[in-house]
Amino acid sequence: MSDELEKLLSPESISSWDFDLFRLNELTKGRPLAVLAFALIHMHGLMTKLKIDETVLKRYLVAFEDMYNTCMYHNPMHAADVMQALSYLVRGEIEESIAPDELFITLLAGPAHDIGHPGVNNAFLIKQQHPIAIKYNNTSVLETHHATLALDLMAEPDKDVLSFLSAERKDYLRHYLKELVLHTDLSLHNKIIKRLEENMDLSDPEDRKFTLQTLLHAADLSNPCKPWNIHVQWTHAILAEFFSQGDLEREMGLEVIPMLDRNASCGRTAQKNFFIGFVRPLYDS
Ligand code: 8BR
Ligand code: ZN
Repeated sequence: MSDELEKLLSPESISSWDFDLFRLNELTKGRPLAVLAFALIHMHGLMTKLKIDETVLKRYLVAFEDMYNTCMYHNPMHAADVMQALSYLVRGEIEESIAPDELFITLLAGPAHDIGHPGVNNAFLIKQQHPIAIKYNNTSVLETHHATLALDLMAEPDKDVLSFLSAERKDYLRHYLKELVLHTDLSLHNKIIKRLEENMDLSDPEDRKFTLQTLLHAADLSNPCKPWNIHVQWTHAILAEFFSQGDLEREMGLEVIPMLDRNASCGRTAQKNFFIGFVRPLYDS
């Protein structure tokens, strides 16, 4: 490992909101997820607090990274970025209020939340009546797909990162992971904002779960709150993925909504609407 990579993966560096995921991507030659996830789990002290098998965890994280497609935005970099932002957001009062295994499964929801993303959105899959849209009844199609893939991977005996738990606790935490990932569906955003008007009691399991779901959602939408030079790179990536879906729709003779149409969309306006409509209300709350 180079000195620069070692420094970038130090606890001080990975616990910073300004962490440079793009540099990590370069230094790891396009494989940032497993190394960062491993470093974050260590930083939270979970390897010592829980009886996690290090070899199994490494195998699991590498398999996770492999299951991300080479999409322009929904790739291992985005998964690593969301996990790192989530790790930042849970620190302090929240981390102290949750059990170590609950924190472990919450952090694993970062890499899990977009696994196997095909680079097109729910609306496209539903319009096509794609097999996964049919399978998941046209409801939170991608999010259910991601959660299912993550849980299936975790169920493989050589990647069973929860093997140190009782069967009952394991079931509970697997269900927890699913509920966290399902809440990354952007269509639930307004419901989340509404519920944030209520007071949260971190000693109440339901409020605690909702808080963690909200933090994962916030980590997913965190890049507009990052330093400008970092945010701009994410913007280019998401717009490129949107436009490639638009191109595909045009080729298929489908109607292309302006946001996905490279000839009609203004990236700046789309991003401004995204900040005002989604990111700012969430971070203000
Ligand atoms: P997922 O990453 O779980 O798909 O959720 C984030 C969604 O927010 C994206 O798919 C996209 O629809 C929307 N989004 C937009 Br619009 N601009 C974004 C941006 N700059 N960063 C992240 N998400 C963005
Ligand atoms: Zn995401």
